Amino acid sequence: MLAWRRLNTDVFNKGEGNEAGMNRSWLPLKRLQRIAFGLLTLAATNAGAAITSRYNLPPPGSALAQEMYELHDFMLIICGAIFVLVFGVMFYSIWKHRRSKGAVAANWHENTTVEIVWTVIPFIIIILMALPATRTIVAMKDTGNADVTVKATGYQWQWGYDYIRGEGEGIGFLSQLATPRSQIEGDEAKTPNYLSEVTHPLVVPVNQKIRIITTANDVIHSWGVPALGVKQDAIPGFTRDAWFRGDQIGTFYGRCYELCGKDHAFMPIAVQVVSAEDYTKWVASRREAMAALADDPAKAWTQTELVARGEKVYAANCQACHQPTGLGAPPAFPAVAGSKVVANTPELVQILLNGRNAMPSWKGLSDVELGAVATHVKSSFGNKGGIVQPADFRAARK
Ligand code: HEC
Ligand SMILES: [Cu+2]
Repeated sequence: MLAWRRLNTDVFNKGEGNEAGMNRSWLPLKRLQRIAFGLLTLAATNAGAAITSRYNLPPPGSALAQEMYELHDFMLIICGAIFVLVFGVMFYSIWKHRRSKGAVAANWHENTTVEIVWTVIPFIIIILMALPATRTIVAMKDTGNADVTVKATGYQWQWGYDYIRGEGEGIGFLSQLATPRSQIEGDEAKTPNYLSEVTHPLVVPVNQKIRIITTANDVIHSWGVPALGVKQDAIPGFTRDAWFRGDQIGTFYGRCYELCGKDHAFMPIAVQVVSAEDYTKWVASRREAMAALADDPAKAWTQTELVARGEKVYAANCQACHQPTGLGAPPAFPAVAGSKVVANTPELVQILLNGRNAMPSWKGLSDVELGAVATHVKSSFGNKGGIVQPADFRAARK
């Protein structure tokens, strides 16, 4: 009944502190958890621990994730008990009343008592399971009163983050896979966060309610971080939202959970939960960086300016496939050196904006970045030169 009462109290919106949050569990659940934990400790040899951390849910980093973790244990214990009970009775009966002992089957047809019992008991069990689950699901959906709101946009194949409300409002950046190609191809040892590390993590303050609005630019993506208890589809043309409140400082990893499509597995998510002071510092440094980068796309850029900027854009976005030499890795990744597409400005603009086959769309880059990288590839790797203005990209986007 405790669980029932809790349904009516909105403990998730209290705002401050998760210390309280970590303690609010239902009594029977805590006890069951302790039993489960005791069993686990029994089995906790080194190998046991390794297996637990490998197959168990990640350690919760938010009160909501803690709720989910406990719910999972709770359901597992109920299901386990039912399993043992039902199969125990069944195997016992088969063995005890075997024909070789001369057992004669009893006639159970239309035994009202039995039918009532096996309807009522499961019904009670279902209610017991549904009550706490409903409470958590309702809390998951309550995205009101957020301290910071961030829009996460899925692109093929990276995430874009825009801070649209709260401290940090106006900050925006792209977040890409940071694992180098050499690790993927096995030329270099894989680091612990292999395929999870990103160029720019989503930075959020600890103990604050972060609302994530998800949407997508091209295909359906899905934004989620298990340890923070948050996951939401990102659908082109729609917005959905979810929330989390990290209750400890640290970096939490997730990924795009969409399956159909080539590279969803290569657009990981990293959320860095930092202290309030560190968050303020990060916001300030990010603002400075953005001010330095703030460009006027209508300005006529000189070739030298564009090439200098384009080199950086190329290093950050293109050289993983086309190589620092511009020679690519044919046939999978064609060379940009001596490419006919590079020589043909309208085609170059199109391929950069819209992608082609395995070449991703770079719509997520700014017009200035696109103009810069286009001018850079035109003027480097032995190509003949030529300039593509950011304004050309701006015009082509329409
Ligand atoms: C994920 C790998 C990948 C990345 C990153 C990538 N490309 Fe490509 N690119 C390709 C592939 C694959 C093709 C061939 C597409 C096709 O025609 O089927 C291609 C084709 C091209 C072409 C046409 C080459 C030709 O002659 O057919 C140009 C130009 C180009 N890319 C420029 C860029 C630039 C500039 C960037 C960075 C902003 C970039 N690419 C980033 C994979 C990539
Ligand atoms: Cu995706």
